[in-house]
Amino acid sequence: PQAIFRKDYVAPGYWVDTVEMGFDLDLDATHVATRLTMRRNPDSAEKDLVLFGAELKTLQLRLNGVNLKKSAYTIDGETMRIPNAPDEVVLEIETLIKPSKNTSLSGLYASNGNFITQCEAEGFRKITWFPDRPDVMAKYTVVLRADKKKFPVLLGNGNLIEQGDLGDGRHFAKWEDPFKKPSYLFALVAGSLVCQEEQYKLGSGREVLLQVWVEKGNLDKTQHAMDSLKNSIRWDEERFGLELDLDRFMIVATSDFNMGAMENKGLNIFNTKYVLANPSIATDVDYAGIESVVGHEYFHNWTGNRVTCRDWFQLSLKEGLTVFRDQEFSADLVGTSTGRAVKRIEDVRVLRQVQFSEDAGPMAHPVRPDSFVEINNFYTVTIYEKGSEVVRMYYTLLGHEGFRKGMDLYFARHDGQAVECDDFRAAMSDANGRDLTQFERWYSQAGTPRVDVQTHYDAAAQTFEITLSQSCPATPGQTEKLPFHIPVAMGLLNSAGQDMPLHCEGYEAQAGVNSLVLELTAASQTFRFTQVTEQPVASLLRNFSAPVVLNISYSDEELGLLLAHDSDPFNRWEAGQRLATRRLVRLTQAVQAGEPLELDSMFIEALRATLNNDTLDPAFRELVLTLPSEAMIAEEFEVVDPQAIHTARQFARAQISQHLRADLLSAYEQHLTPGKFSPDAVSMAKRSLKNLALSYLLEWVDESTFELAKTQFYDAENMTDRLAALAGISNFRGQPQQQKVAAKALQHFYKEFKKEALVIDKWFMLQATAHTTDVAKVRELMTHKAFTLGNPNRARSLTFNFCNANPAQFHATDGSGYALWAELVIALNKINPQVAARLARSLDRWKKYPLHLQEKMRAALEKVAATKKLSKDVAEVVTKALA
Ligand code: DPP
Ligand code: ZN
Repeated sequence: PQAIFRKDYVAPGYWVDTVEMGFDLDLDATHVATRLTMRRNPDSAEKDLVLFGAELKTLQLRLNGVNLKKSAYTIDGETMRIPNAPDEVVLEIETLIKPSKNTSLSGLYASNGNFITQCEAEGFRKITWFPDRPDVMAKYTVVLRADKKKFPVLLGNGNLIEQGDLGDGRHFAKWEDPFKKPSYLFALVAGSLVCQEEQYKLGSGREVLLQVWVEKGNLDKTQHAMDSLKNSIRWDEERFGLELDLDRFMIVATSDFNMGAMENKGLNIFNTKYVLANPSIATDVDYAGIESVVGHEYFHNWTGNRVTCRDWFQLSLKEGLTVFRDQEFSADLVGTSTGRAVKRIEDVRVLRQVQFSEDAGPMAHPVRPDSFVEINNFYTVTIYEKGSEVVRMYYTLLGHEGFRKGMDLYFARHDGQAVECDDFRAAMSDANGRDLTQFERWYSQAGTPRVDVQTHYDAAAQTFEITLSQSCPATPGQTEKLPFHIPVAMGLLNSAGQDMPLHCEGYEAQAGVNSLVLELTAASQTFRFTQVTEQPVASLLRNFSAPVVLNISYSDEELGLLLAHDSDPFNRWEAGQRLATRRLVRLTQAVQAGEPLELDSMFIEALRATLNNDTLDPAFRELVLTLPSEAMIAEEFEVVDPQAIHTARQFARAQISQHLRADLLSAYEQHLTPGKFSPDAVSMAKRSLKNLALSYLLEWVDESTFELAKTQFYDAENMTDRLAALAGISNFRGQPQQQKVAAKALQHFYKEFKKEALVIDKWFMLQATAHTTDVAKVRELMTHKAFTLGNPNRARSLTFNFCNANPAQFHATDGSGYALWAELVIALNKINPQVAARLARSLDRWKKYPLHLQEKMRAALEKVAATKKLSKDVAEVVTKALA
């Protein structure tokens, strides 16, 4: 497949001023009439009028009122070129499309008999011919016509300006979007839907209409999304001075959706997973996910829609920034400082586990990529999560006020424009008078930087030196890396664990401030501290101030001190993870060598102290007590042995269970949340610690703890507790009697929720990730009547979770997991290339495994690569993996 390069960017030959569209909606054959007014862009090197189209039946093409002859244009793949067009053009296009046949869920498609669209990145070209690129921004007016009974609701972008009857059983609605937008933000929805709605008063006093649209039967699950929307609106006003610019804002939930949600102007379309919630179907994690995704899409209205991307290489301009905004929104909503830290730890965990892994594999790419084959493959954790870390580093370097000044300048300069990542950096730099030239490397260089730390204390001179040396591993197409501009937030602890005053040469000391942001810009730099009255312990990279790997050799005692006392809660947690990782690596090696396994009392006592420390937020304690995942442990090894890692981690869990049994039981009892369910931070924190305690108790189980889980499963009235208990019992490898109980509970759960698709997804997910689920069991579950590869959520629930989150079983030594993977990718490729390409990424890191597994993985990759009619999406992923 052919790659597209950032350096080849050429401005569009024509601008589009207005777009008028008429849709005659029919599931099997929708007729689309489009009228574009266009004018030549005198500043472009492109002289032709260029349009893109895909899978269209073109009925009519008229330029300035004259039918376009076949000889007047050329079509090559998706590109139509009209040479010699005049400077001013009115183009009329009629196309015919087949929504019911569209299984790719890109463009206009059918979901449970309703019409849904998804146009980002390049879905609009499946609706009509258009210069479908984000830098072409136009004003849209859209008329929707459809059967009144089957499609009583007709929604579009912007404002509803007219609606009525057409006679003949059909009706229409006319929508006008007052703002210029790129085609990827176009949306329409038509069907049988119901909504929760509310008039909401903005900070300025202006009233707006908020609506959450769902299929019938789901109106009891929309309140949390509505609350989250209102919170988002208020937060963006307060934190960034950004107001909703429309008179109405709509959210629509659909069960067939490739992504999480989509920020179409005024008409956000969401995966049901990020809208529907009530206590009986949604877990605390779901509630938090809804809040952050509703926030994310709403915040795009400014960061993405009002200011958009010049081209898709700039995707992180809107995504990195909007993830940063949604992370801050969730953190601000929690309110407390440990609540903030808990959110930060959760976000960093995802970054390290998924993004660091991507950065170390064949798909590694810079935050602003230089090339791609299929843009849909670049909606990645690098663009989103690493992109957010890059934005966060501006925040760390410039401070709260400085960052806000940069944001204000960004909007003052670029409102209504399609711009580049460099424009954002320039706004941050100019608003603060800061030279951020070197900072550009965070956008251009892929790979996770390493920072090695050496320290030296001179007791006589009372000086402490910290030498930081950075490097970055080679990534595909980038062998040499230049030094990054790395903010390293830090402090020094004395032997009592207190922060010491900081006197660092070259940095101004501030009274009462015991944390400092060092700026590492050279390959190696030494920072010298004076008046250091005793040997300190350095707490570096506080709050994870940069997306790097920090190599520092702490003793267990130093880590114990940091875990018990660091004023930075992130580094407190980090110290606990370092203690755990060290042990899990040793245990894995012991498993491999057939040596006896042992877990030392220092570590167990540190966990006990944390568990029993009532001054700490239960959510924070839960994070400290959670061992690094098998995927994180795998990153510590050159060659990964998934089964040994699993055995080692399970051994550690059982040891913790055995030694902390009384403490875990008491934590369980102390954190019950009786009474009415509430998804507030305090209750959620209690449930998370209680359920962690339960999961540990089940690792060293007896009658009474098993009974505890069983009772919780049958008696709890909220999904958080029920799912946690079910996961505990179904993961259980005990007596046949208990296994019978587990099977019965699973069956009971299925029966109770068989009409709730999102809960059945959980049911599949839970089994996909159970330690006992092997390849044969997955194949059996695939034959279940509720399973289908045709629905992305369902496909992900079973197959993605097995391939990505059950490593010890997926990497079965006979290669059966890989064979299953290949079959699934090939089957999905025919249905939905975007979803197939996501699953294809499960073998990205195949070169990290022992040779006998590598051979089997390569064979599976080659089998997929050799498949006929392979989509660009999948081809790009497997080609890069095999390169
Ligand atoms: N819908 C995706 C998101 O909001 C892509 N823009 O991130
Ligand atoms: Zn986004």
